[in-house]
Amino acid sequence: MNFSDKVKSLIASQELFLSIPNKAKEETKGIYQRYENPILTNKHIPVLWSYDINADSNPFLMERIGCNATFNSGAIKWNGKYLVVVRVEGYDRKSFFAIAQSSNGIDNFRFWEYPIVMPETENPDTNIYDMRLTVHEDGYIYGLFCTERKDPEALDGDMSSAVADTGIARTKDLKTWERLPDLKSKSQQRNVVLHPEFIEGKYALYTRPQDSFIEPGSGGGIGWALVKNMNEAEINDEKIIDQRYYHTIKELKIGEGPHPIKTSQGWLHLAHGVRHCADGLRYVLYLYMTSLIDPTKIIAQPSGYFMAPQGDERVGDVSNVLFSNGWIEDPDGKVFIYYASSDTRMHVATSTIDQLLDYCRNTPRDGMRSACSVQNIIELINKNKATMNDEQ
Ligand code: M1P
Repeated sequence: MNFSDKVKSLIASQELFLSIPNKAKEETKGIYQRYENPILTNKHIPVLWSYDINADSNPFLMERIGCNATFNSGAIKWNGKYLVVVRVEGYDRKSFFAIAQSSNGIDNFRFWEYPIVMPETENPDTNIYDMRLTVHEDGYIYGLFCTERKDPEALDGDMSSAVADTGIARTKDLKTWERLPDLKSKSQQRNVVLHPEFIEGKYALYTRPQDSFIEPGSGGGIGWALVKNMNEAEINDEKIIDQRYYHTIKELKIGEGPHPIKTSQGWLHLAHGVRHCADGLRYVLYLYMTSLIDPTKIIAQPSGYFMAPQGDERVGDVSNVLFSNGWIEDPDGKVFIYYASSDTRMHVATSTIDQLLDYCRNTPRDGMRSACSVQNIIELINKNKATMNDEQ
């Protein structure tokens, strides 16, 4: 095959791969629908981002710039298309943002021509990742993300200690981004999310204070803070609205996912919970609801996880992790939950607002003891026996 045919074949075989339809998986839980294929992997990265297709400068048609993973994506419906703002991680371990779009939200995702050029502040980011998108009622689309830099207080030879802050950018077209100053906070802040409405005339943030980069220390719950404006956002008063608890799926740390969806019954939240196990950390997804009148008040808190890694999802660069920072609600109540598995690839699961509210309202709360879990099952068995008797 000559060089030009090799290039054509590379592009054609990727095109074939990108066009594979995604089929619904068989599910019995009745809560959501998973799909067979990941929606985005490193194989979805455009050929033009990785290969120099000039025969003189790349006679062996070698990959020049590799992408390792595509994960933790923000999501938004834009001009009738389902868009995800993907965390793309290169072979060089640096993450950046790139938008991929699909017409149906479940397959045929294609990256836009260029990755996002995110302006830096006067203190350049070493690594940026995990954007949460919010269409705010002030008219802007905000992207809040983690900006990571080496800990200036790291001892000589310590090449891992880092500081996680929250970067803030806004846009009106998803192409040109205006970078605002990073969020000021006394703690490290990753997983910060902007609420879509003004509260008491202020911007409201879901926060996640931590004493250090990995370990939460005295923090690690989902907090709530109001800030006067996003140009100089600073957390002064922070109230923890969702706690960590001993021996639960959220014992070590938790983090808000995408911004909550407003429903007639309350704000519907998707978050991740982390616990220790012999194998390291296990990340699962959970749901909760807060009041429309007081968004800091939890009104529904189903026990345990909503989704956990299963099958191939369990293995990747950081195994045993499900993470979500993007979902899209369609006008008919269908919800597209975009989630990443094991810091490697992106998936979608679909559900409806009605199903998710039913799940939140009718899954028993965590009684915090084995005896309470047994009691919940006994109550269900007895209810089912009564139903069966009534039907006879
Ligand atoms: O590796 C799992 C996740 O770890 C971090 O999440 P958290 O701050 O809640 O521990 C983030 O780095 C996230 O990107 C990653 O998926």
